[in-house]
Amino acid sequence: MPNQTWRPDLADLKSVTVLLPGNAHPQTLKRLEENFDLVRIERADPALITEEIAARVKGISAMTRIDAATIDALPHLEIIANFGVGYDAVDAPHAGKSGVMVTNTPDVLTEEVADTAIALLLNAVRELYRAEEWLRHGKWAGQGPYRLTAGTLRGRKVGIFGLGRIGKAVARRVEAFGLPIAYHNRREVEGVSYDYYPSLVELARNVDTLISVAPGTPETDKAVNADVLQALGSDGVFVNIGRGTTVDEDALARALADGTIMAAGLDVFEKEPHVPQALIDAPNATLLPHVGSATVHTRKAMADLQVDNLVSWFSRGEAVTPVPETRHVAKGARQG
Ligand code: NAP
Ligand code: 8YV
Repeated sequence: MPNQTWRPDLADLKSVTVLLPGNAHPQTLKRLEENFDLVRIERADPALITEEIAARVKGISAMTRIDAATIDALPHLEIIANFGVGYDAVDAPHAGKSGVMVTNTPDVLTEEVADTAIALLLNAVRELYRAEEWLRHGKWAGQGPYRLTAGTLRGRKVGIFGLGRIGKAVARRVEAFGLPIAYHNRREVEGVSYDYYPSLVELARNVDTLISVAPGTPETDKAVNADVLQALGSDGVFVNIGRGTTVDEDALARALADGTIMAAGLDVFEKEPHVPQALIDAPNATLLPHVGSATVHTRKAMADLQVDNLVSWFSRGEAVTPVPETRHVAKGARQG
């Protein structure tokens, strides 16, 4: 984090041009307009980048896909500041190779997203979304109490796919429920007492509740597949708060329909905002429209961190929260 004497908005950066393709959080927009020379285009499309824009732009404020072609179309680009901790929409490996810094918004959203994961877990296991519908449709008064649920948290063992910042915050909450925890990452995490499984299917075999908090990467693509769901078993509950791309959604819909697993709670989908009809039709799935971090408080903190990265880079030559693929990038690496 920046040192205490550094004040993000004190530097005069009005000569620095930042490109905003598409939309931004209102706090991002306000601070970009106040601090920088801001250029807006409808979307991140090299066809919309004129020679004049290409000659000026040094930074991008991103809440959209930024691909290699867009990076290549901006010869003076130094930094892409992403809104969100997950930066799967930005071609960070290409940026790293091209000497372009990429930043994300870790930590400030961790507790909010972990809260949402727990809400999804309880909703899925205890059918709270269906019990509420029962009340709203007048069935409580008309037909009596909602049925007792087959699902319960009692006696469950929880597996976490992706025990990073958010995964650990989810685990802390699950500990408070008194449930044992296991996890799968590429590497064992130091300082935690949870059981580690070096493969996801092995983790699934040893738990009945799987919470995915893994990032969307080529390695995690469709990692939660038919084998993993089969291993989770007929009492199995699957929660996804990470990225939709980590799941084979056809296999998940089949597993929910044929009883391979009991229930699912999903905040993220492969082709957002489009959700497969088979998941919408599944009575044993509770679905949210990617609201993990979606509070006024947390989204403002994300917006501030996004812009702090741009201000810090252009005033002090350092990013606040660089992503691992571009941590090596130094100011001046790309002169255009
Ligand atoms: P993080 O601290 O980087 O944690 C990611 C974890 O995933 C790490 O423990 C990492 O461990 C593990 N991992 C990465 N690649 C893996 C692989 N191929 N196989 C197994 N494990 C792997 O990130 P975070 O801050 O917790 O955020 C996690 C993700 O949550 C984000 O990337 C984003 O996609 C998602 N997210 C969703 C929402 C929402 O609104 N639903 C909000 C925020 C974040 P190893 O490196 O040891 O494998
Ligand atoms: C945001 C997220 O909703 O941080 C992430 O990775 O998925 C969410 O917090 C998203 O990034 C906003 O575009």
